[in-house]
Amino acid sequence: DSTTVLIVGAGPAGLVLGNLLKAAGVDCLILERQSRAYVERRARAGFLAANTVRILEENGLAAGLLRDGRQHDTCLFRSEHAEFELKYSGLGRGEVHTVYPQQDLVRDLIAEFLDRGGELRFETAVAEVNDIGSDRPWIVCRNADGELQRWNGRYVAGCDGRHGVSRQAVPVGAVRQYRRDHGISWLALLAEAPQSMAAVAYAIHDEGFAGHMARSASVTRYYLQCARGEDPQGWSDRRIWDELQLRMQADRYGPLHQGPILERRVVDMASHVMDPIQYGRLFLVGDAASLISPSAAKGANLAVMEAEILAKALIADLRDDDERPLARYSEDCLPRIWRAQEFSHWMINLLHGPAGNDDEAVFLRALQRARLESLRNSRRHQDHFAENYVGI
Ligand code: FAS
Repeated sequence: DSTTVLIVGAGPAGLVLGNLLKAAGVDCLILERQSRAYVERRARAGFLAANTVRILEENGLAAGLLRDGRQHDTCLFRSEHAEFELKYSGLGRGEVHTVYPQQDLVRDLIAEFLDRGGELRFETAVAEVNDIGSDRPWIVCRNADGELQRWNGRYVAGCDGRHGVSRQAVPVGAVRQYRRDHGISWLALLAEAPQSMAAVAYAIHDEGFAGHMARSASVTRYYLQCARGEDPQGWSDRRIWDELQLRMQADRYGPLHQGPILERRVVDMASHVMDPIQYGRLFLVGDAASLISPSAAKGANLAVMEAEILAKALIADLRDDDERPLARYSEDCLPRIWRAQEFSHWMINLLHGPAGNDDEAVFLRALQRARLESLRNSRRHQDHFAENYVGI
């Protein structure tokens, strides 16, 4: 069997790419390891940048988010010393976030792709990606019945996330791998409770960071910095709410709306960038190309940005016989990936101070406070923050 573009993975990257190619009449096939029910339930991101909303709107993919998404333009910082909020609609480029759970966006993108006549095979795991250095790459996948199938294509888009297989097809040494383990872990929580405040809240506390982000009217996402290797099941609902109330200083600023904890998982803060994010006929998109910590809500937004750039480049090549945009794909994406990584790194060092009382930890926590004070007092710093926090 063959098609023009083989897309590995039905996350935001693979689905936006597939929808844009389908709309341009380019033959493509999406292969997704999980079931449809699983991917439509998997809760992850929720803050869509203005550029993401633009791309989805321009391509007829924004009906759900325009109907149910909610504008968000305020973030609030709390430390032992101060509380202040930034209304970023009046800062930087005046852009705001749209809050729309990633699983709802994935559900919309799947429905739209199938409506457009797209071919999407669930429970079909790609096992191999081959001959990406030739002009006839091919993949081997295993379908739900365990049968092996071979698919030929002209291009392969690796949209298979942080644990995918496609990037393993790149010969060792052919690309530079930049990695950083930030040494920070978050207990990522979903609570069946309405949001406790109107803003995204970042609480900086000697016991560790705590975060509060809306996801929907009845579900709120919280983060608690925890030790590396922590077992999420070791955190009872009671212990979670007690720790959140402590770090969010509920005694000073008011109680949190509590409810059952629906999901608890540990997310280690790691960054990973490949350079280039293409090799021969293989193009990497989203988490498969670069992994970023959720501290600045960038991962899903980078995936959509790269999917648009790659779709336009593939269409230029296949329809207009212009290979230049494809050759430039990495060059067009990497500067924006690195800018997002730099901002995310800055956020990690704003929100987390090292534990302990040795000179280094005390010094770094003093830097952290200075960062916070600069953000609180300098309008120019706030403009720079807003531009990077919402922008891509
Ligand atoms: P995805 O991982 O979403 O999709 C990859 C797809 O490929 C998956 O469906 C997978 O099943 C499939 N796949 C993998 N291997 C395959 C194979 N061999 N064959 C076929 N299919 C295969 N980002 C934000 O912007 N903001 C946030 O607030 C945020 N919070 C997060 C919280 C958590 C707990 C986690 C885990 C991530 C969070 N992220 C956040 C990051 C996340 O949203 C990713 O950046 C985003 O899903 C990236 O999209 P994709 O690149 O499409 O990868």
